[in-house]
Amino acid sequence: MMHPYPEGFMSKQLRTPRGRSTGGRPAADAPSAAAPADSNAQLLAEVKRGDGKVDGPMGRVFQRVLGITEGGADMAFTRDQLQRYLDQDLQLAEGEWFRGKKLSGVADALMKQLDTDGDGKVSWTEFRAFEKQTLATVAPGAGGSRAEVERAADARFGEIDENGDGRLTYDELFARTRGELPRGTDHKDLIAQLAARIALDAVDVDQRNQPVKKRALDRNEWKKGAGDMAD
Ligand SMILES: [Ca+2]
Ligand SMILES: [Ca+2]
Repeated sequence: MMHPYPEGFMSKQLRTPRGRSTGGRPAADAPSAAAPADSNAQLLAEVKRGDGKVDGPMGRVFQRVLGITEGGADMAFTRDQLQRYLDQDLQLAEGEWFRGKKLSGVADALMKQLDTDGDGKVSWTEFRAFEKQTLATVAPGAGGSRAEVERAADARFGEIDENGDGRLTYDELFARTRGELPRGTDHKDLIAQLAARIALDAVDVDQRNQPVKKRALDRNEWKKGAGDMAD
């Protein structure tokens, strides 16, 4: 999923609890109930072993949320900083009804997922768990060497580039993400929109002066972005 976006990403938090009957068993017994927290904790344990350098596509996003241009491994962003990023940098839900409510809901859902230790801020270490999720959607199934990751990203590029013009547009990223969200996911449009916008903002390096939705990613940007996230 890059879709640029990941299974765990947002969908769980934004999904409306349905209170579906599980045949008399408490809902907590449902096999999927504990999975997201476990995988998040695992991801965090893994990234904690890495170095603390803020770099790569998601490092740039981390810095944009903080409003800085370099450094920041010792810094952490707040929910309000995150909402400002969604609003001004990503222009999420632009022109839509109830935009303020959507921005607020997305900021809350993301904080819930990202702030693993619950101190109200998202550190670079916590954000790197999200980077790993993102990479899994940009270069699905890849592990190991940079070359391997770039090969997987290259194949993924071909899947998303629906019209085959060598550029991934907002519409293509949105459509692919939306199509891959699990059946029954609520807020599909908003989740796919967020994923597409973050992907464009993270990976694009030469159209920063343009609104996110107007940018596009070429094959080299995409592969390099994946490789940088894997390093
Ligand atoms: Ca935290
Ligand atoms: Ca295209």
